[in-house]
Amino acid sequence: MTDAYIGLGANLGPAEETLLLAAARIGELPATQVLRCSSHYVSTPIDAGGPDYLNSVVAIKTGLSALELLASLQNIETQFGRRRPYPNAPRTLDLDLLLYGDEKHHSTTLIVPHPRMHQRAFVLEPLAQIAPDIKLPGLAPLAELRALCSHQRVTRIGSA
Ligand code: PH2
Ligand code: MG
Ligand code: MG
Repeated sequence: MTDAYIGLGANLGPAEETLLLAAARIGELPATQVLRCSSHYVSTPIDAGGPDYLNSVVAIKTGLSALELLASLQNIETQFGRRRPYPNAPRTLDLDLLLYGDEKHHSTTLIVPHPRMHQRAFVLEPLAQIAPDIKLPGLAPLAELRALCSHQRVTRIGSA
């Protein structure tokens, strides 16, 4: 079993409901348990247009391999009506495999740790909420990365 972290994002449709349902769907994957879910965070789109995003991070334990997990996450995105008309288009659901244990992957299908997670407050803030002491393989300490992203607008909502 491997601890993994998944970043959730949506900026089309009923984003709040989608993030809750998607987290539940992840927990229904074979050999997979959801351990922790962050709050939802409203964030300004980074390198993208469209409405504000709702983002969160979930921590899981899984017996799936990194590639099996990736395929399962893409399948859930499709179930929630994800279309890919152009890069970084607004989306009903984005599920990014952020971390898979302390493994590093660099193939055409999968890059882990996620290649931009260290530059994005909408990932780092919810991650810090549920895993404040986490070490990111090959990356600077979480507190340093968060400080570098502190100009990005991210607002935690709700009490979840
Ligand atoms: N996802 C992107 C591009 N930009 N900006 C925010 N705030 N949140 C996202 O989830 C996001 C983004 C590509 O996946
Ligand atoms: Mg993404
Ligand atoms: Mg994605």
